[in-house]
Amino acid sequence: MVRIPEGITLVVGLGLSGRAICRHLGRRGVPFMVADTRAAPPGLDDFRAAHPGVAVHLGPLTGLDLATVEEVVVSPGVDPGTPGLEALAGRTRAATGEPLVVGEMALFVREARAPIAAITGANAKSTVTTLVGEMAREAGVHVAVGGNLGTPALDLLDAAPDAELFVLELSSFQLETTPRLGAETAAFLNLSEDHLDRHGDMAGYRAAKLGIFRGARHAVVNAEDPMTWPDAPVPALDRFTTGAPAGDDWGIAGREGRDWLMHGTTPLMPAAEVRLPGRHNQANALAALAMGHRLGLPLAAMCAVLRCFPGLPHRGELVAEAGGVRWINDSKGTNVGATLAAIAGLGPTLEGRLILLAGGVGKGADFTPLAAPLARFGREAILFGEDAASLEAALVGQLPLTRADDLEAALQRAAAIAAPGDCVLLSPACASLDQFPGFAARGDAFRRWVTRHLAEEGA
Ligand code: UMA
Ligand code: ADP
Repeated sequence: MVRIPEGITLVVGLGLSGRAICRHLGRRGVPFMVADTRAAPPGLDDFRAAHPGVAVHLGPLTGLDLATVEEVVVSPGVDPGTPGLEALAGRTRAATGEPLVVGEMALFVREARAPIAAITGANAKSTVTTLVGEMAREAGVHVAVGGNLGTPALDLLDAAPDAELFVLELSSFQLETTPRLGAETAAFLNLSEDHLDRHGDMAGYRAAKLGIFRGARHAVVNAEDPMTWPDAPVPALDRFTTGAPAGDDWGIAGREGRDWLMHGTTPLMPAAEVRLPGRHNQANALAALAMGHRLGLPLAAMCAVLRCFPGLPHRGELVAEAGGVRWINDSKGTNVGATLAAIAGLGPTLEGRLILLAGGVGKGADFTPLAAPLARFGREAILFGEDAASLEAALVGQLPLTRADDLEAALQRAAAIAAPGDCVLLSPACASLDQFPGFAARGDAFRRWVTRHLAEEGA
């Protein structure tokens, strides 16, 4: 048993956030040590080189005696209920009264001097975060954008010390360990099954996400999804809907034969001018507008961004169109809700049919909601990865199914059966971690294969 000496902070996890937490503590002269539950976490040698004097514990946390630890700062991928940490649940730190076990955002909130715009939801977080960030930039605000999106929030404090606004994408994992965010505006976009392996059930997943409203001055919620509504009063609240807006809601209504994005009875811009495709992206645009409005951003700047923002890679990204076949990379479709949105958005636009490439780590999700839309629009579903069998069980009888060893084999099969008018869609409804380092690597592999294949075909 390794005893953590009194006054030492323990950082758990040696990933992106863990390393950012260490840099943050190091710069502030806070004494700390690091633990990672993995025997050989990636990047360990680089970490040791960057922090030569810092002790590192590898393996189960039950090997640590945490009786006198100052504070434990966990990475988002580490469950606070992990053996070794679970005994600290409910304990508080005498110095601050905060829980003894916190995450990166607790440290961020202690030092952030600019307002925070925070975004969570099962899907569309990165898109809305990027839209709000771009809207602020277009309006001339010195804005720093990060969080679950990629740049750890703590790195923003040092990279942009003069930021006038922080726009942060926050996952349920990050919110679960944030005692009080105190956002100027906080959006909870939608809720559908994800991360049930970590949160146990939908109630647990929702409860973690509701943490975004702790201390918030303004909430943005989905009028069509009551699961996103706060469970405690927030001083001000805006709602968005893809239907006609009630009262002061943000919504969509027909005017002179065209659909308009609306704020209450005020028309903002024609919905068709939002460059991102599909109704679900119009909902995303409305959420971003509601947040930007609260932040005082001019409407003209916000609409200008909506007219030109082309979307992020790996989210419904058109990689190629050749021989009448569209190849779309939606690798960020890591849960059923995202894949449903992709099928519903694409299906009706096809002259042919959809070939879906799906599979990976299902995180305990129920795949049966995919059955009906695939029966309607699908030519075949090609399944791979750890949870291919669960997908197969949910889809059997609805459309032809094939099993493939990996993404490459799935792509070969797709190329063999695709007919003009079809769309080959990678929207796996699963995480990628069984076969890839992350969703971006999976999307990159898709893009590389398609580009090479089409070049070989001379397409
Ligand atoms: N791990 C261990 N033991 C440890 C530490 C980590 O097994 O002691 C494992 C985790 O279970 C996970 C992997 O290592 O499989 C990475 O976990 P991490 O917490 O070290 O991850 P980071 O590299 O710090 O990246 C995290 C977010 N990752 C997770 O929440 C799993 C990144 O979001 C985020 O971009 C980054 O911080 C910066 O804020 C990724 C993600 O998949 C994109 N997020 C989930 C999602 O979007 O659905 C929540
Ligand atoms: P997140 O950061 O929450 O994962 P992204 O913006 O990266 O969100 O998009 C993730 C996935 O969700 C993509 O597959 C995208 O096509 C899909 N998506 C985007 N907007 C919505 C929405 N409003 N509802 C459901 N799925 C959506």
